[in-house]
Amino acid sequence: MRTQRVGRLEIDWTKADAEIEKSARLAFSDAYSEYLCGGPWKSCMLWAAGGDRGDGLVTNYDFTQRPAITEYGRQLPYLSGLVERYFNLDFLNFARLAVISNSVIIPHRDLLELGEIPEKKRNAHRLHLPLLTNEHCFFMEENTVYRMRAGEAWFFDASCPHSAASFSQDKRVHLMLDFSDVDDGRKLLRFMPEKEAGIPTDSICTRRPMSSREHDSLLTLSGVIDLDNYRDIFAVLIKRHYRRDGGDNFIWKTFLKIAKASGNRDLYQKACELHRYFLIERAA
Ligand code: YCP
Ligand code: CO
Repeated sequence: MRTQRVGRLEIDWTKADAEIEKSARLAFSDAYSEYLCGGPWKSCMLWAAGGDRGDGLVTNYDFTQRPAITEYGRQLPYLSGLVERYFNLDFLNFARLAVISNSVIIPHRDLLELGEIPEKKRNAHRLHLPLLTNEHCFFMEENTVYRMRAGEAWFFDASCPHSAASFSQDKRVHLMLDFSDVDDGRKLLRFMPEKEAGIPTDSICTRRPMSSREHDSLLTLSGVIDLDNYRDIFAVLIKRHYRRDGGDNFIWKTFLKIAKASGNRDLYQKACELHRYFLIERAA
């Protein structure tokens, strides 16, 4: 499904907040943190194949087993209840809490490494349900920056290049649901969705265009980039693009340009490998 808000859910925030607080005592996985520059990506499985909470890496679960609630899901009955009330469990593969703070995600596509999993079983549709967020948290899809607000439900096209950012120390907590394939995404919902309309304008953050002076200054980072600091430079590019529109594919294009202009062949090779891994092809 393409990225769009599908509705606003009715949530008892006293109960939800109490369980978010309680979840802080559970063991979160750091899986996928290499996608981030800054704080880690922390996740905790409430629903997964065989009810096994596993290690958080989707490709390490046994997709021949029926997805079921995990011990962590059982310890958070209100949040699991939301999943049961609003979504179709027949297609639900995973439900996880995803937590970030003070971090940016490298633009990437998901699902690339799921090719070994039978087509009918593998994750194909994703929904986000922001539970705790703030005005300093953003998403980016292609070159659109937008916000998801607490209590909204969103279809999220994880096959499209995307990134997320939190410019705050406060935790951003989302429920993230992954479903196997269905012919019509509405079958995943147990509520009436909003009219299909892509990312609503009231969720989009408009950015001023990046000036050519700023663009040129960023390119001079080729004089300092090396294998020790390239992730810091990546973070600078990502953060700037959330604030100023550098144009289509600005982050990767500029990163590769800087890496190439550095004259450091090992670094440029690393940059090309990363580009391939995050956007084109990766093994499980
Ligand atoms: C996401 N994709 O886009 C996740 C975060 C890496 C994979 C971790 O939210
Ligand atoms: Co992703």
